[in-house]
Order: sequence, then C-alpha cells, then structure tokens
Amino acid sequence: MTGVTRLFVAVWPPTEVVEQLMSLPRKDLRGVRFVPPDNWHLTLRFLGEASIGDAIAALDDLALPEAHVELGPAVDVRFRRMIVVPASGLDALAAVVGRHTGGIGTHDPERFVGHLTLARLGKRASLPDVVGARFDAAFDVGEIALVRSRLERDGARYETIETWSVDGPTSRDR
Ligand code: 2AM
Repeated sequence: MTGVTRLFVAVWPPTEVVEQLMSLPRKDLRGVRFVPPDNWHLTLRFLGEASIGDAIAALDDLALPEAHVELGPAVDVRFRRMIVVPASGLDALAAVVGRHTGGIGTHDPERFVGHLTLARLGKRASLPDVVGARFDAAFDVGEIALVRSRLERDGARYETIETWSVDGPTSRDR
C-alpha cells in the first residue's frame, strides 16, 4: 500500500481495559472533549504525514520487545490540556519503534512518555471530575499497530493499517 497520510504507531488496549476505563466519569463539560472509547490508544510514535509504504517497511521484520503495561495510579493532567492515564512499561518498545522510524514522516521522534489520553481541554475549560480518580489496570502487549488518522469535523477517525506482534507481522491492509 502506498500514499502519504497522517500516521502513528500505537498499542490498542484490550477490551477488558477499555471496559475498566469506561467506568471513569465522562461528564459533558464546556471545553472538554472526551476521546470516544473506540479511539483510546497508547501512542508509541506520532509520524505526522508519512508514506504508508515507508512506515510498513521500517516496521517490518523488527524484533519487538515484549511489554507489560501498567496503567495508573490515577488520572492526571499533561501540559494543562490533556487528561491522561499514565502508562508504564512501554519505554523499550517505543524506543525500538522510534529508532526504526526516525527518518520517516514530518514529525521527529519525541521523548516518550507513556499515557492514554482520555480528554483534551480547550483554553478556558474547567478540570473535569475524573482528574485524580484512582485507576489500576495492566496488560501484556500482543501487537503494535500502524494507524491512519483522519481529522474530521467531529473528531479524529482512526483506522489500523497493519499490526505486528512482538514476534512479527500479523496482518496487512486491515
Ligand atoms: P496522544 O493523545 O496519545 O498524545 C494521533 O494524532 C495521535 O498521535 C494523537 O492521539 C496523539 O496521541 C499522538 N500525537 C503525538 N504527538 C502529536 C502531535 N504533535 N500532533 C498530533 N498527534 C500527536
């Protein structure tokens, strides 16, 4: 598959973890944009605009380290504009992905800080109740995903293009 588009590499949390996250409060508040549960992910590397073919070539045949993710201990605020659940255990995996995709895309690799974004805050938004809520979940990463992001009026649409297990590629063109 070819074509330049907005791409990132991520881990999709398993259904049980998504269900656990759904128990956190998500009350509508002015200026607070909650990420829909279907879009919850842990970004390993944001590529910006990048060639799908280049990204797949960079990620094919890598030895991906196993990762055990721990989410928590509490919902937090990042950069005053994101409501996140901190995530540990992804540093080695993110480092391998970052190293092998370094020259790809319009966005250079950044220092990795594991997190799952629950909401984004507008300029004058007040902090939602969920900040500070205790959260505790863990899972083993089965695969990483190359994801296409389409920015639409009502938010981002994500589509998995390919996944790789910690042992190698598992699917193409999904
Ligand atoms: P995050 O919410 O986990 O930080 C797709 O755009 C994803 O890439 C976003 O959900 C965001 O994940 C991550 N990302 C990291 N840096 C970004 C940037 N500069 N612009 C847009 N998305 C970025």
